[in-house]
Amino acid sequence: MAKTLAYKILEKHLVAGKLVAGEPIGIRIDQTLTQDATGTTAFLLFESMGVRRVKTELSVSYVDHNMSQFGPENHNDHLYLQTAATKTGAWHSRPGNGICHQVHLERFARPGATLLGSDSHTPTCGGMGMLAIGAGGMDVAAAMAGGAFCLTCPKVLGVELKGKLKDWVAGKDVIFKLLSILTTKGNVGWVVEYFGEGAASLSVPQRATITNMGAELGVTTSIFAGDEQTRRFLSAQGREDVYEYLAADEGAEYDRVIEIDLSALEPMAACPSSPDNIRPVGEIAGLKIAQVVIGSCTNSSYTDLMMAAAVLKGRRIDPMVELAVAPGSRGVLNMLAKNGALADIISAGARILESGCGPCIGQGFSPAEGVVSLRTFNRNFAGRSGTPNDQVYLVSPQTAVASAIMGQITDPRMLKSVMGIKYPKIEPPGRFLVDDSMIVEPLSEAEAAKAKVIRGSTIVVPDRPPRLPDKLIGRVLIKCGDKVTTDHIMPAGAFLKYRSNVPEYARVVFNCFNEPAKATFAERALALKAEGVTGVVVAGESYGQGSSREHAALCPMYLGVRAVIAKSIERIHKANLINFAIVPVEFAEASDYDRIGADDEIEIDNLLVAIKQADEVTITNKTGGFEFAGKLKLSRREREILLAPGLLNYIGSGAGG
Ligand code: MIC
Ligand code: SF4
Repeated sequence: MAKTLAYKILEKHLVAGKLVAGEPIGIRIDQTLTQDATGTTAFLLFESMGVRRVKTELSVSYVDHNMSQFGPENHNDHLYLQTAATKTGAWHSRPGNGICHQVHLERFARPGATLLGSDSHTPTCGGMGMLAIGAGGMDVAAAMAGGAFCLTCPKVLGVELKGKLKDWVAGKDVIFKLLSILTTKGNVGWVVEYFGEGAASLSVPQRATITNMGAELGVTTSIFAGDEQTRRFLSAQGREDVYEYLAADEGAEYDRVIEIDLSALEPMAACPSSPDNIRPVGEIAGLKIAQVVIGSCTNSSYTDLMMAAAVLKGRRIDPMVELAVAPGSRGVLNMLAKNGALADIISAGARILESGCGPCIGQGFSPAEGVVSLRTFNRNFAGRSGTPNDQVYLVSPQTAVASAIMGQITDPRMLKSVMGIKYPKIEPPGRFLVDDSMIVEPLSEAEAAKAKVIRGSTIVVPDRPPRLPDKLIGRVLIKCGDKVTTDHIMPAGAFLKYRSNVPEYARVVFNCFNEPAKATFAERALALKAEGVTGVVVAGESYGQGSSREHAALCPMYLGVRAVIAKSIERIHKANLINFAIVPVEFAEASDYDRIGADDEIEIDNLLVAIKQADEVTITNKTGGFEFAGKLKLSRREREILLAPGLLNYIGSGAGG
């Protein structure tokens, strides 16, 4: 039978279950990546497993998220990660070396392999023909220990790309188009596979932008073939030896096919405050802007930045606009420095930020109140920039640079008529400047035996989850609406530095919903916990969108939350809840959501029996005086993890293999 590319890779890595969409399967993981904001818990959990060395072909620890270093926390994390990684046999990419996805794509990704990363944008490497999946740190730690990664066997959405992108239209506009069709919800359990002559015309960095932002669709991953473009990119990185031709079989059948004509696409933008709020740039053109940032794991490749530099050369940005440029990797930054493009960017008035996540995760460059900020990033959830009620528009680097010069949102195709600027066609380099000196090699076993792990006092080993009660007596601590993201649950920005300290970080759970004069979510939860009452979260559709941060489960667990009742829950967040023994329940009847109020008393009797074997639980709303049904959509393994309780205990019991 003709197979899709995704299934070919899954088949090669299958260690448990059958390749039938919807069935639970386990796959072998070849490579893992962790970053500092999720990596410290991942390595702490890995250490708790008692495994001395990583068992994958390659594991890399990156520092890219938190490098602002206000107080000792971040640097403590860096030292811990470097010493823990190299001791346990992992590589370590030091702060300043670049954003994990960009560096991994350049230096480690290979077609046909599996990659599990503790970051939701891990699918970036799908641009290289890899099956690259984002997960919580606990799942990544388990894969580092040699365990299989368990997931639901996906359905495959084929996206046939026809034609060719026109000048000033970018890879970013392709994924915007798809987001406008599919939105950010309702896509759990799918893999997106791109094919067709249009796909073949896209370079690896353009593909990586598209697979990167596939994360915003909520799909398991996205993938392009390993082909001539891949070979060329790998050869320019001096890594042609890992190239492998890989594509779907002729006549492969997809569960659904969407066609996109690249030549019909126009520049688009994701308007505030969701990546699926898509409009053509032409429709919002003229809107005054105060800030532009070019960077992030979505758009900071050599070609993106060279294009921006060419447009900026000999010009100046608008005097009312602040422009920042954050190159995705030290390699790219070095190349721009050596070929003079960096000087063109600086002369135009741009501020150069470190090679890292920076403003994308609220580490500086927050916009002023009420102004419009244009970013080449992948997420514009409300407040993520660090400014409440922010107005963040996501755009391509082409649109960003045109707008920075004009001082208003500008369709970059207008640059020709308004300023006589021709589209600068940037050829990908035949040879990248390769310098891996900021990637520290793992220690040998003998060296590792003597090496010490440096763990500062701000790094606290997280608690294990307590057993679930058979009779859950709970209180609805919060009732939230649709599309609540993990940024809402666990803010990053100024609080990112507490990632390695759950008791401290837990204070800001649901911070954006806290009201100044009232007790916070954390205070209410801890007061109830002291009385032996369980906290329950009630939510609408697509709960837990966005990031893979398991703190969105770990911190609520610390506060005594034991159940989430939602209309639907996103893949990575649901796995994180289970890993920390919080029961994910879905409303059997969506209308029951309307009958529950914040503060209602909830009771679930015979919970343990239900988790063991039932697909439904009966939930009593004591305050409202009615019963309703909740669905338990759990695999056998997930049931066992909940009862263990949690993945760490499950693995410790020998069940995790
Ligand atoms: C993000 O883009 O939200 C992050 C920060 O990279 C997260 C990971 C994290 O919260 O540490 C992600 O995408 O998974
Ligand atoms: Fe970093 Fe932003 Fe990419 Fe997340 S989305 S990995 S914060 S650059």
